[in-house]
Amino acid sequence: MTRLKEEDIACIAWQLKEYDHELQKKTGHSLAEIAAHAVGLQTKAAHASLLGRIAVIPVTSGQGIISGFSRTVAGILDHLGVNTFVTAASDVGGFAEAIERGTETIFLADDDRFIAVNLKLRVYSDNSDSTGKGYAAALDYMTGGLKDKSVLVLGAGPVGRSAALSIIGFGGEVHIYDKSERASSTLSQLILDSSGRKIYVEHDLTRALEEHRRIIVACPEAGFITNNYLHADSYVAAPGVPLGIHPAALNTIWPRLIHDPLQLGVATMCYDLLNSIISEGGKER
Ligand code: PYL
Repeated sequence: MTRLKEEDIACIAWQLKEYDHELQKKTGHSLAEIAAHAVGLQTKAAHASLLGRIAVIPVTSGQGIISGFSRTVAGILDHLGVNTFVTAASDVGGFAEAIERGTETIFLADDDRFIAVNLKLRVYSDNSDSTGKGYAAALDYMTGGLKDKSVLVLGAGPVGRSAALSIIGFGGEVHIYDKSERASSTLSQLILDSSGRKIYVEHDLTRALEEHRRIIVACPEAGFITNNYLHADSYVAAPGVPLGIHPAALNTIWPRLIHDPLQLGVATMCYDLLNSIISEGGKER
């Protein structure tokens, strides 16, 4: 997983209204509606405030704190209507502070994993899994529906795997390309074993880019998708950081490109936990 840099996230928290407006223009839906769609929830039934108060805990392990990371995560959750704070202390002290302040849900990330934990239900949501779901849902909305449509997924890592499973859930046909053939075939076998659904392994990136108009870019390669692979009917959902679209091609694809370093993944983590709470609430009857 690429480690974000301070400059990747510096402007997010104060541009969320504009970002949400941009999502509405591109997909016809808000950040909350896309996140709810990603986990199969109707936004009317599920308001993020059901999560109660949320704490974001800075974590100093590994390469340490990314300046602005916790504040940005909190800003995204606030934008969704959740009462959120960043703990004054990091690590264990932050965890104790979260408990002392009665929070039920905690967001925290080290260099390997970013999770959101609901302490009451003892469930958690993983950022890579949620990011894949969120981007598949955004592509489903942006293209008017992926049912019976083929989608090229670039990258067979945790985000690409989650996106592939979601695309299948939306009725789409998945074509996977990874620079490691082994990674592609392993994912193909995993999906066949878990869902009985076949996905198609692409062996030639150039040919795959030429043939596909709906693309999920879930790999951390900068600028390899140039204008000659993008057409008036191309749609790209790109969770990968850095962005795989070549800078010279950005103007062309911009109205049909979804890309952010944190927003969709964090929003989908929030709705993923909400989904657990609502399902649990149903069981309590
Ligand atoms: C969660 C992001 C999405 C893409 N890459 C992931 C990343 O940068 N992970 C590292 C997050 C480190 C956070 C640091 C802090 O500020 O608490 N431990």
